[in-house]
Amino acid sequence: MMEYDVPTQADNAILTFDVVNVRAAFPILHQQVHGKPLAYLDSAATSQKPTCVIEAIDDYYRRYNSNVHRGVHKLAEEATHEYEQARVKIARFIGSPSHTQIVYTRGTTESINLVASAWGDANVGEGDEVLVTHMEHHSNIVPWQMLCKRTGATLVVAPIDKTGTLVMDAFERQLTERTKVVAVAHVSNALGTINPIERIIELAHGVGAVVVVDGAQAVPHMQVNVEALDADFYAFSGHKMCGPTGIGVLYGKADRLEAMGPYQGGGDMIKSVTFKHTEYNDVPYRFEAGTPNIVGGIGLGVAVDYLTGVGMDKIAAYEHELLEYGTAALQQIDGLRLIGTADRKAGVLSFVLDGIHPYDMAPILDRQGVAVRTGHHCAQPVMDFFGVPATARASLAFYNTRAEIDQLFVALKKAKEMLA
Ligand code: 7TS
Repeated sequence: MMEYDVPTQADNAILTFDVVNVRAAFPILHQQVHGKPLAYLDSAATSQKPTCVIEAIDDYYRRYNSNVHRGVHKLAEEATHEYEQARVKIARFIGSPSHTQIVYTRGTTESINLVASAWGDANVGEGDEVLVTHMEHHSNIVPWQMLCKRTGATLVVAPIDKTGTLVMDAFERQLTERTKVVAVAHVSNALGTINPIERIIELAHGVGAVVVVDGAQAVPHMQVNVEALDADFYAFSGHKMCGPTGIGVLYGKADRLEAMGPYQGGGDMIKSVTFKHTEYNDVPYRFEAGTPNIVGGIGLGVAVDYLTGVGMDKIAAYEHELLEYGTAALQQIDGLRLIGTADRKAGVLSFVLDGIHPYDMAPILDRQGVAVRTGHHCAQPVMDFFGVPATARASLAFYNTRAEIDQLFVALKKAKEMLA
């Protein structure tokens, strides 16, 4: 293993974390790509899935595939039970006081759109402001822009500095009695910045604003407690936390959800329907029109059990040390510029190399078995701020190793030789 200037006393989590055992649970990691061992460093895009999740999906389709909340037969009862039990597990995992505050969605994107529509349309009007930050993913910008367009409200953007840190003084000044919503990422996908979300929520509540937290990159990497944070709404995706694609969550405070009208109309979200009048269902079903992603919910419940078993605090500590190791490694490459150097960061290493376009770099890394993402990471305002068209991004998970970071390091040297 290569050695970089990593403080040895910081290696405790790496030494005590049984990554070999963890990796054994992920069949996809044990393969070669272009004749090289796969180094999957793209978990911010989507995480890999452990065998228990894969088997739960298989088991559902083989043994008890059935629709939920309607059939009174054995299979339907088991499907409903497992799907609803998963909701209970997810509630516990994020510290939600009740499972009724867990709305199943397709993912973070749909969760945010749900709030922007169902809550936003009823509560935001002309002269109001929606405050986002400069580091948001497009899915925490565009739904608010669309809401502003519908209602005549104004989108206000809180600035970041050169390290990719939110400028808190400016944010505080931008908060006024006009601010109806503050929509902010807990962790930035393009920069890795961990925002001071508790303080942000406290300040926003000080002016009576509702806070919508995009937790897509936080829930997979740290222990999150939505009640302790006092978030009004908190959105995240199953596929980034070892669960299946097409399932996600919107957590909401009970009174906020109760006061909200439906998002989409259809089956399951009603109590009774006549051509004159429809009585809507209770929370959370009011927001879950149509046959849901049943196996997705069940799979996410299993993923949550798995993550709990590994331990979110252990995951956070291990990933932090991997990040420090990776940062030290990349800083030793001449002409490499890290994009996103905030003091508090999650496992994201975004970078550009002098004179080399990320799109030219990616295929060379791929030939070395290294999977990273290149592009704007659905955060074009971040790219504009740093004056780059795109970055390469290595994003870490608890199943990654220092050897994989070494592999990235060697592949980058090779890319430099070939392209510079
Ligand atoms: N918010 C953040 C912070 C994200 O990182 C993503 C996805 C989303 C929202 C949207 O999540 P979805 O599951 O609804 O698509 N981020 C990324 C990424 O960084 N690379 O690919 C997808």
